[in-house]
Amino acid sequence: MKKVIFSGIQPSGDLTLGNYIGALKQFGQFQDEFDCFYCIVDEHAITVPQDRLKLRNQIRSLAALYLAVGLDPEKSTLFIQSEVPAHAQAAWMLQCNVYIGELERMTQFKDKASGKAGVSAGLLTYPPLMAADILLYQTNLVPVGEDQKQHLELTRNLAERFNRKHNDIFTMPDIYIAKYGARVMSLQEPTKKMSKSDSNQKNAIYLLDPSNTITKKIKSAVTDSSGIVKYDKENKPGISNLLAIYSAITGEAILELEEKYEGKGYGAFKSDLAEIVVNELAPIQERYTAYLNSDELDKILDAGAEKARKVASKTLRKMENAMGLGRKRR
Ligand code: ATP
Ligand code: LTN
Repeated sequence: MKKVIFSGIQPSGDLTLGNYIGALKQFGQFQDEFDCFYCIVDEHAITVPQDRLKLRNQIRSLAALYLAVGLDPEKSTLFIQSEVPAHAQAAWMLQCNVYIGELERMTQFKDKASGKAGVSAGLLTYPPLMAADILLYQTNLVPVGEDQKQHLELTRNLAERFNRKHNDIFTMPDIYIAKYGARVMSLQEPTKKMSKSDSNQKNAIYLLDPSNTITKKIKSAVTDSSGIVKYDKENKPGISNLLAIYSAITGEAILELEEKYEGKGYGAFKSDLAEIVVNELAPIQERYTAYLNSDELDKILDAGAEKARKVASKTLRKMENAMGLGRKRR
């Protein structure tokens, strides 16, 4: 039997180059070898306030992007989290097996809650919902960016605890982190993560940005005054981030790139990088528009939800039996 891959992206805004390099770009590579489930995690998105109509559009847009980057619905299961109720049901059982202290320690929670007046309980209980996503499918491997490492560790702890306490029903998932570009940084503040919910649009390249905007953003990305194209994350975070993006897209090693641009200065490097990013994204943007305006998209999502419901309900039943909920069912 094929091993299982599960990953999810929140429809919480326009996707960035960080989402693409850290997550989406990897997804297509697994399709032949693994049984892949790729989810639009809309229930995670509502842990912070969302505009109803905007959220609906973002869900559809993310589905079209999944397809545009090359996910093949014949090979991978694409679906929307809220259309498979088992996720929320399993998350509740997992919440009853996690300690508040464990959730309060999550750095994503601390970052997103800091300075906010009304923090929802859902923002705190976000990780057991993510664990439910993963564990329901008996997942072996979870491709994500580095920022999700802590959530994955908690998922593993929860799985182990549940297996020990109730019944041995969950497969232990491993994390898969891309070698380069696992943490793409902001263009203007290169010591913080490029994030789709950042309010400053100049910090991120969006997958649907027009070519001239992409070029402008790369050319005005913050670097340093030395003009030496060299990877040094501590002292030269700006150019190091651009080098990592270049390398993640072309597959060229950073050392090779340093040699290639020796003595050439930042201008030439940035021009080439802009061209590389534009050429990578142009065909994706074209396919995206075609999918977004097609009926096919809904058919694919319907079929995906049906398949996901079938698989997830098996694990859900096992969880209910293990915890003694309802009446015994097979
Ligand atoms: P938000 O800003 O709304 O929290 P996000 O941009 O962090 O969103 P998510 O939906 O949380 O995006 O993440 C989707 C996937 O993209 C995850 O696998 C995550 O690890 C990855 N990812 C997000 N940002 C980056 C980044 N800057 N570099 C590499 N991978 C990233
Ligand atoms: N928490 C993740 C999104 C996410 C996810 C998942 C990733 C929700 N459920 C399951 C992998 C597997 C994030 O914020 N990037």
